[in-house]
Amino acid sequence: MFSTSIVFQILVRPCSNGEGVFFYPQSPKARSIVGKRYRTDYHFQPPKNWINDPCGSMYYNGVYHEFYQYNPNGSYNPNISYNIVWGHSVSMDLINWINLEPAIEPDTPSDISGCWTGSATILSGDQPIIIYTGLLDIQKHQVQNIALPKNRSDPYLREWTKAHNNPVIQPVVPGLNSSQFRDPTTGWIGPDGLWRIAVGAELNGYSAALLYKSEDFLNWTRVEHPLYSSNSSNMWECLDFFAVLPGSGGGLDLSSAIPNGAKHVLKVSMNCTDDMYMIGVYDLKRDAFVPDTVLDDSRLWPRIDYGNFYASKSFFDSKHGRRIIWAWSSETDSSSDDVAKGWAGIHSIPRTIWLDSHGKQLLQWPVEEIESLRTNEINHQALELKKGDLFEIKGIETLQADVEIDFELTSINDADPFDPSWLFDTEKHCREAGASVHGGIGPFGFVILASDNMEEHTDVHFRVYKSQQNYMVLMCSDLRRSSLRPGLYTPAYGGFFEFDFEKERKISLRTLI
Ligand code: DQQ
Repeated sequence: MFSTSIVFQILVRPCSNGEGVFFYPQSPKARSIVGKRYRTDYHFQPPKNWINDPCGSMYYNGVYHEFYQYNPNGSYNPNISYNIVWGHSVSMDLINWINLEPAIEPDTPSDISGCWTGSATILSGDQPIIIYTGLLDIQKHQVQNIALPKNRSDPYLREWTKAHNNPVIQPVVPGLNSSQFRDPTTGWIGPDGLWRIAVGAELNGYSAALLYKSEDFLNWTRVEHPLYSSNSSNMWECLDFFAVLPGSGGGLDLSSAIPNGAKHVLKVSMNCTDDMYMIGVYDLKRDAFVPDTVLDDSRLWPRIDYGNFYASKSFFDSKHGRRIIWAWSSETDSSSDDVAKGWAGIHSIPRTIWLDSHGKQLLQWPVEEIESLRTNEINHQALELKKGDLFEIKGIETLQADVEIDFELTSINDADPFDPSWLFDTEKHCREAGASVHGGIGPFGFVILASDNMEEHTDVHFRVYKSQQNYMVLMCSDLRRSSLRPGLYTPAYGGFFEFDFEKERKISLRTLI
């Protein structure tokens, strides 16, 4: 018998007023020419076509810029046709976006087969600059290039010019696989006043964050040792390197004075699905990143997100003194569906990211601007649910909602024992311990986008386990019954987190549907 009772506080706030109001409203006109079904109202996406990685965001002169991998020709993956460009959108509030012409397109020998991911940096407070990977040919040989705004007094920085000395970095490193050499980070200044960037690379079968130095951001020299390297994982894409102060919700600009006690984070993307990170220190003497903990098995590295979230990139938002991160969420239906609906891919909601007070885990929360989209509220307090109970939230006429639920556990005595081997494949554990399999504590959670007879639904649920030192909570987001249609990608995403139930009995869930 599942005797734990749960207290819900549910605030359901439809996020959109319907057709004609566009949050992230790049172009209302475009909504009428591409498939509307399932198109989101509050995630970032351009009016039409394919997008993937966020390439770099920045806050410059009162404007947020978002650059992204974009196919100007359709909603298929342009990496097959070698013509991906840098899409460009701007916003004053991270909510409403104006879609601009692409910032960078493949039109020089050093990027003729594609303008791949990179980053934006603001030099000396007022000179934005882009560094990006150029594809030389269909064998995917890669180099790094620079682009600068043509006219800095244009508030939107619409046009970008490529540097005359491109490529500024060539793959001339012993043991380097030149088709695995990409995605330069935002630059930061070292104690010697020189700029630095890191580039992801495969070196003699190792994954490495190669380190480069420059006086002017145009001429680069490789530092002999990498910023960090490891033989425990595949090539690292879309590196991100930033500083964080434990326990402070605020962000840091890597090129400003870093306060004592700050930590550094190296984020790597790998296997086309996983954004993992390491917390450590940036040893100024050795000019190297030193992780606090080295885990040989990369499956155990902490992740930025345990769901559909890849190629993430963060930036320092000087307007609010925070660090913001977002990523690409790919489609889970087929490429022919993407072509039919006229768009593919969205960016996750931008999130503020900071480090917990123990300096162990990154914490995130959707940027507060998103709350301005909340409208009608439905509020249920102090509901008591027993095993098998299902409480339906009525009165919602939108597919999009911002939901907050607090689950309060009255007892945790029945928690089943935790098996550490589950950490190696949490998705498998989520599949095996699905929402219909009852355990000591859980599953309890939330069923979303359910059809009337529940034939289609998505489960977000928790289970509590007792480990040797503490309690471990499993959170699953199970898409396996989200559609009756065959041939879709419907995984059961999952992650574990440690929870101190002696101190806290409440698990809070925020869901942006
Ligand atoms: N996508 C880009 C690459 C990057 C990959 C190409 C990650 O630069 O490594 O579109 O999704």
